[in-house]
Amino acid sequence: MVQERTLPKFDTASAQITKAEGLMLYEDMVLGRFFEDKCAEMYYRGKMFGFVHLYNGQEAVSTGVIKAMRPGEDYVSSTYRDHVHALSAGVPAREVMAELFGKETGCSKGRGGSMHMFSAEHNLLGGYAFVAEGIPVAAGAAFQSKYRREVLGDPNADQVTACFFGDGAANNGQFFETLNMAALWKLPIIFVVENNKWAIGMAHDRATSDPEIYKKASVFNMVGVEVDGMDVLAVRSVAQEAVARARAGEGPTLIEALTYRFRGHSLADPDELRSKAEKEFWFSRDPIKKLAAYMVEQNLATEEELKSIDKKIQDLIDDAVKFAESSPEPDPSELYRFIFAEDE
Ligand SMILES: Cc1ncc(C[n+]2csc(CCOP(=O)(O)OP(=O)(O)O)c2C)c(N)n1
Ligand SMILES: [Mg+2]
Repeated sequence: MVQERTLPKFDTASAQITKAEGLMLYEDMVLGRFFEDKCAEMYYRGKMFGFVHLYNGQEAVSTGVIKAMRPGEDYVSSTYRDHVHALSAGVPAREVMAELFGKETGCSKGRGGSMHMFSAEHNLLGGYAFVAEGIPVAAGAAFQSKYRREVLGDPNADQVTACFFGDGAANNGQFFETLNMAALWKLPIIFVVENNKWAIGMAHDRATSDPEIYKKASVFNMVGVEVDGMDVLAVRSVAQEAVARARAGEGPTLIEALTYRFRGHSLADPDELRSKAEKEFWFSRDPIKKLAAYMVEQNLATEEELKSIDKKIQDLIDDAVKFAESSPEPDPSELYRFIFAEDE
């Protein structure tokens, strides 16, 4: 059996979360999980079209990083696996669901669909269908914060940008070119590579010169760290350090989160390439169960409190589905609207 790459257990004593923080992290991960489970159901019922890529299993990365930032104020750039990043960034579940249904009330007005979540209001720079496409865009957002602060003298322009992408994307030229410029210009950006071991059916170890992606930061003189992406407290801790570094003007960080997607690449993927043993190994490391167990063990929450969060989120998602179903389709007469910025 292949030895799975994991990290020593994170020392939770160093995390020191309060009850409120723990519940907030739990709620955000449950929101991501339940939302995606509902997407699968709706997709198979024919309510969504095109490719839909789910994030189940990777929730600790989105929650751990984005909730260590100032959601809505800092910038987030995603990939085609973007629904949960959008939710953590504060885009309402109603708007994300409606976008998936292709409705006018969606966050991209029904024009984007699953892979193109966008919200100017929440500084969500977008989902991107092309692998690695969001990486240079995120660097542009980080550059404008720095430029506004240092050149235009705006003291409020201290936003940090989080840029999420996969292990496969880290083999793309845009990764290397952008890391080079970001380090050179000391941009306030966090590159978060979600190493889930697979790029569709290509195993990471077969596709890259050095599977330890965080080490690639060193050639750019950038800080690179690896973290257990199934442990939200560990992710939060490295993210907090990276955010502080970026905000202080000390430049970017590359965080490699070791994680796993619990479903196939997309909902159209029969998921036959990954071994049962591998899947079972990672299923047993479910980040939501891990945080729940920790909270109960530390007397930060009772089972009942966690259950009531589950119920609240389930109701929120049922409401999002109703909202999406009852929302209007975009008007065909507006087919060419929103293509250019002045149409806003
Ligand atoms: C430029 C480009 N090349 C190829 C594809 C087809 N493609 C879609 S997803 C994907 C795999 C990417 O894997 P990874 O970056 O690890 O992200 P994950 O799906 O695991 O989240 C590929 C090759 C694409 N969308 N864009
Ligand atoms: Mg991958």
